[in-house]
Amino acid sequence: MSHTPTVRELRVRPVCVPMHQPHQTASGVVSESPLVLTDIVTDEGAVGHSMVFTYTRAALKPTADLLKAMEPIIQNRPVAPRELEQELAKRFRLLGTQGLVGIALAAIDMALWDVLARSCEKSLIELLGGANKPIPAYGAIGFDGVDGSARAAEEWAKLGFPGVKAKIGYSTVQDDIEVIRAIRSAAGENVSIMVDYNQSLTPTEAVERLRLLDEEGLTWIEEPTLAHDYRGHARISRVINTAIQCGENWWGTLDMQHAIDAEASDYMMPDVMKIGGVSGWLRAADLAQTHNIPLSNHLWPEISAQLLCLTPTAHWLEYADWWNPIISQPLVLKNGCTVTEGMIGTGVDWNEKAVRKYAA
Ligand code: SMN
Ligand code: MG
Repeated sequence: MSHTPTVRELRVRPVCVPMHQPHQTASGVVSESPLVLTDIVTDEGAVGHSMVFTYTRAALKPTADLLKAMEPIIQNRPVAPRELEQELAKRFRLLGTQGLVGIALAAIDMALWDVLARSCEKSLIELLGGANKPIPAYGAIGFDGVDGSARAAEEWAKLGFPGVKAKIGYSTVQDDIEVIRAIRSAAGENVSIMVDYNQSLTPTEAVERLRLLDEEGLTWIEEPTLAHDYRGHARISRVINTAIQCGENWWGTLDMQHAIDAEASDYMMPDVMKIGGVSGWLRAADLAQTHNIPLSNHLWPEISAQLLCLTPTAHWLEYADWWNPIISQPLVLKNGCTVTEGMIGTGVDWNEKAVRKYAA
């Protein structure tokens, strides 16, 4: 790459990828993955990719339309993600850069970083001066009751995963404990267990329940109450010994800063889309380093595995294979840890046949 390439075109394609098993949480079920796939084409003909997850099909077309409508802002501009991030943030300040706007901005940011790395024939890690490191990964267990949770835990443990994360928030705390103990005996003593309430308790309920979970040896307890109730989380965290984990619903690093200010969470796990793409993640990694907070990811295993290599306080990788069908080279794991060697760009490229099949 002798000069900085410029943006020629931004293409978007909405897809809906079926899930082999619905993902149940205490706050609703995810039974398919509505994704908007973005391709940024440069004047040199290089193509960068990113995908964003709209959680619900209702947001799929609006997000794709919004993204396409942003094309003129970046067209003919140098592929300079940090510069364009600032400019886009300014353009959308009056509307606000959360929600669908935030999703669209993250799609652009991730695709720009991808094409920049690909133009240099480098991975994101190499482009940003980092080194490959194996990050321990955990597998997901849905809200699947005692037997279902134990079965899933056993499968992850058999695959060599050093951790599992279960959805809980059953009718009573005794039910929660029963599920946790079933997971423990199915996965074995050496597997770390995390649990996720997906915002389903009031702070008062959480204090009552989590006190009883303190004896279960959990690695963390995630989002016991509403994601943006930082004071509520701080109140819970003060009386609980087990680490509290939050972050997947923070929009941008200012939300993360507010959580830090409130002492809401011991560990943090931003979502690369909601936190603001690669540019947002890098700020989050700096904040985490400054405050010495262990940082994990939420979904997006390919790009997150690389971002965690660039994060001094990297903790766990949340593994998910939901989007593997449309990715040409899904993340590789060895002994339950990430393998980033040999990746190019952000690691996201399409299995075109599957993309056509799942076009929405
Ligand atoms: C989660 C919830 C909903 C969709 C994807 C993931 C979850 C997690 O809270 O922690 O993975
Ligand atoms: Mg969660």
